[in-house]
Amino acid sequence: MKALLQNKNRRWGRVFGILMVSAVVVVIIFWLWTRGCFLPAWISWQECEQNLDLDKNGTVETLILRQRQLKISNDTTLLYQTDASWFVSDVLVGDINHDGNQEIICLLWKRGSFGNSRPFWIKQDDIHFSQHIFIWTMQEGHIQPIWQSSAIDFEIALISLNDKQQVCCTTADGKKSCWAWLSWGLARIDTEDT
Ligand SMILES: [Ca+2]
Ligand SMILES: [Ca+2]
Repeated sequence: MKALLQNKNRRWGRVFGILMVSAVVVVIIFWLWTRGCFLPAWISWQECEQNLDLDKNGTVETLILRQRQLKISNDTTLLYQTDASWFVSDVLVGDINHDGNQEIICLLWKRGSFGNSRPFWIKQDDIHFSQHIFIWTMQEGHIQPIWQSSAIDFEIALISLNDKQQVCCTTADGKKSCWAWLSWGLARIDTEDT
């Protein structure tokens, strides 16, 4: 009888151990997923450092894209850094709305389309990772968002600015499109499938 009870306890102990290990593995995989470890392999994670006077006040700001995070600082102060749950694959600087001031154009991956600005008619934000283009400008020492796209419905491998300061996107399979600033936000103006 005692041996039977011992066997039963050992069996339950093994089941409990397997459940605990499984739970730990699930937690680790979920954490890695939230850290962007399972994003597509075709993404080309760019890194760069630029020194610019973004707000034209005579002092230089430093823009650094490193380890999938964007930081903007001046000599003494960190002015802006992207949210730790966003993963920035590339950044451009140019005057895309032709107002004489530079914009910061960022290609990034994040979960959900809306963040804190979810419209009331959307019951639940998407939990999956998607690509977005976010645009900021700098005025009087402050970085301010001027446009943030919802999830982009095609996959962008590369972005660049052309001589008209339009944002040119290239997909992983080589399809190209150009996007121009039209009154408020980027609008597709041209396609060139290759
Ligand atoms: Ca400045
Ligand atoms: Ca501008």
